[in-house]
Amino acid sequence: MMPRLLQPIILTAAASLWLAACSDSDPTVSRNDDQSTVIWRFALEEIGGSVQDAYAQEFRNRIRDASGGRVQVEIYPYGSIGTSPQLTQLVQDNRVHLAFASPGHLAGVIPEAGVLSLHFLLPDDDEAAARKLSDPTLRSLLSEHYEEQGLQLLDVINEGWMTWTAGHPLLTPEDFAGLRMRTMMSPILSDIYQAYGAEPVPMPYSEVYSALQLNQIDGQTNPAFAVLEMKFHELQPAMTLPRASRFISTVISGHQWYQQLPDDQRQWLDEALVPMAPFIQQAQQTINSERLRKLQESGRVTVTELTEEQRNRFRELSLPLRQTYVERAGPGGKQLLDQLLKDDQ
Ligand code: 6CS
Repeated sequence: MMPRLLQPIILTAAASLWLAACSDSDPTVSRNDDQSTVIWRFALEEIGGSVQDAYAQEFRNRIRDASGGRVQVEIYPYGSIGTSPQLTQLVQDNRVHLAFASPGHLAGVIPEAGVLSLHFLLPDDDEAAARKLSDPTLRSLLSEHYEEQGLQLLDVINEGWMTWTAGHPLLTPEDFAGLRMRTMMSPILSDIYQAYGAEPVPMPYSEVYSALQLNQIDGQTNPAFAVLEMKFHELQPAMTLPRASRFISTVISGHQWYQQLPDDQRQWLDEALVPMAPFIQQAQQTINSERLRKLQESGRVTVTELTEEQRNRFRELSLPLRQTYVERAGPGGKQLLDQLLKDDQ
């Protein structure tokens, strides 16, 4: 059997060749044989059955209905095309029209997006957090930085609370001492876990299972839905629920592709996006709570929720990281941070 680590790489190479062959002289659309149907390729950072997959399927149905079937959305789950940075590159190259780009990876390219990875920044209450994420000023500030990279920011979504998994519960900073904690690729995440006392190990999502198996890392952080679907619980007997941060993702297209869409198509796209964040907020709550229940029932994982007192120790350690973020992201980052800290929404 092909080693698990190599599968996505081989698939990536094959898919990239295929996508290259799909590009036609008009980079804004690809059409099927009778020239009447427009196809939008939508690449996910997660596998089938995930929160991003639920989003993409709902979006596909909305676009199909709005366009009377003229626009068909083709969904490419994680592993079929590439890792998160590769998906962003494919959007920049117009080989893929739409993709998820999680700030946990994207902040390597757009440091300002790292604000969405900071801990203890968004309100604990989901509705209050949703209001912050849909704030038009926040979105337009973020959009400027996406545009600098040739990207159009289409949506910002909450995929649920991040959990921590390891060989033992992570209740205090002392529990993190020397722990090789896998993080997504953006440097601000390394800063955060270093402040907690861990040894951060950034790596792509596709390599986490093997790295756990090979004992190259001791822990990782992801929402409950991802822990179950990526089978991390098979190798990580202790899950901690710190409610320190949520997994926030963004939906992107190429800036030029979006600007050059025919008016009717851009209108279908804009209208389809309006109900998506509330839709996925509900969906992720259901998916995460069902999967957390399954994890608990599996008998393979202990699940421990941090007390407020325990959370406070991590909150204190996380506060100086706001300044580290501003140093990494500059004045644009400061503006975004100030906007999220405003208490008038
Ligand atoms: O940990 C990661 O890298 C990934 N986690 C999730 C839940 N979605 C995509 C992301 O790349």
